[in-house]
Amino acid sequence: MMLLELDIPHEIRFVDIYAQPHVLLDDVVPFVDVNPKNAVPALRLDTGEVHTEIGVILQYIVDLKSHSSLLPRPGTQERYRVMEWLSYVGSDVHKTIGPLFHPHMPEVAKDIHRQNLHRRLSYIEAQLADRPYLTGENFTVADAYLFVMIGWAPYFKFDLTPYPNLSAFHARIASRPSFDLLMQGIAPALGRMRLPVFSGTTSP
Ligand SMILES: N[C@@H](CCC(=O)N[C@@H](CS)C(=O)NCC(=O)O)C(=O)O
Repeated sequence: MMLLELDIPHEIRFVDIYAQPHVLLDDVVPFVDVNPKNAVPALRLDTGEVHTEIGVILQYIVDLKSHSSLLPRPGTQERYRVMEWLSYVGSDVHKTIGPLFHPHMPEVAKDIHRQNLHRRLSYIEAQLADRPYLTGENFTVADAYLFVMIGWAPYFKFDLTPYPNLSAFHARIASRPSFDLLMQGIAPALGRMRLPVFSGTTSP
């Protein structure tokens, strides 16, 4: 989505993370050959160099352009605010959601993760009371990261209705042309992905 926002030429490759080891969808080669950490995303440059870690990949992509409102310039206080959110979304939100996808995680353990997620989303909900985006008026890479995390809610049985500001935040970002473009681009592959299917949702 950020590559599309910035009109940066790229090629998307899909990874089946429900296969062990994970495989590249079109090649059926082990994804660990690309990223030895066996986790998506990975960004391979024309030089062959590979970047991993969402918070870093997002900053790398925007820094390719000399200036964009998606990320303040390095060294500014505003940049550190965005990095602070990237870190919070990565460590406290993303890593709480991951276990909720695990097919063999006992419900009692999932409940603990859901309660932790509820505490964190409640904090974010309060932050979004007086601003459209995490750091203020501008949509940044941190918002894009959180957007993807809460977009998974139906898949991990989590009801976002008790978080109206977060729900509005999600709708705001979903209306961006880059999201539409992204969905068009990934639609053919989505049909071939083995996504978890749950019925119903659980309130926090
Ligand atoms: N620290 C990594 C974590 C990325 C991550 O958790 N990716 C998940 C998908 S959202 C994944 O690939 N999980 C598969 C696995 O760990 O086996 C990052 O920030 O990029």
